[in-house]
Amino acid sequence: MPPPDPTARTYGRRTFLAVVAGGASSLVWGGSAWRAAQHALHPLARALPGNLRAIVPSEGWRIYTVADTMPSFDPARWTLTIDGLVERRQSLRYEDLLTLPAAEQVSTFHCVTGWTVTQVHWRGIRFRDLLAVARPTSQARALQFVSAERPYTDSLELKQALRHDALLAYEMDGKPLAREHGSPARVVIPEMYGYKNVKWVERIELVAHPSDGFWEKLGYDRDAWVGRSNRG
Ligand SMILES: Nc1nc2c(c(=O)[nH]1)N[C@H]1C(S)=C(S)[C@@H](COP(=O)(O)O)O[C@H]1N2
Ligand SMILES: [Mo]
Repeated sequence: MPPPDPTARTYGRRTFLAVVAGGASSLVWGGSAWRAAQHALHPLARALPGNLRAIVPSEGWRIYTVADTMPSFDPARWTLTIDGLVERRQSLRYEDLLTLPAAEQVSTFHCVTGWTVTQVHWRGIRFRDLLAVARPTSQARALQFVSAERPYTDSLELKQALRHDALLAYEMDGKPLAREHGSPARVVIPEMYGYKNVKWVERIELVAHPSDGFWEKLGYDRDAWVGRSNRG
């Protein structure tokens, strides 16, 4: 039987709290057995010989949402707002994003519940380049991400966002980000668990102090280092 998944929409808040209250259930299920079960369920994984599995790019993803419907992306109307403690508030259109210096990377994605996707190819904008236009003031210490999917939010300290492998991604595996993965843009910070990787980002507010995001209000750590947080 599959274990209850604290980040799955269908289980809802009450089950999540029960899981947190009941101890480190996600750790019990967070090992390789759980990962193996996930991968075995994936239709492509079943069809491929073992040594090819690692290069199937979207193997193992589980799509998470907190609202009943996913935001839909209209390139003509979409904007990304960068505001708060900045010298120049920005309202960037999708086409503006594509003109900013692009960065690419291949990295592994970890959900705190134990599933992992290896070799994800991302393209997007490093936060250094994104923030260069807005110019954070000297008081700015953190980025508060607001998702178009209410009420999902999360934050990164400025120094975390400026890490070499964090970015605002608009392409995954060579294609524009799919709707279910957060189109048109999501946070990617591979060294932190998936819940910091906010999908459908529509606003980045520069603040002096980060506040708890969606899962942090429910008990997960704000500093979500893979392997070094959430009792892991
Ligand atoms: N807006 C939004 N972003 C989100 C989530 C969510 O429910 N809503 N779930 C988070 C969690 S817990 C994980 S593991 C990843 C999953 O990414 P995926 O849905 O692209 O697989 O998205 C993160 N970002
Ligand atoms: Mo997650």
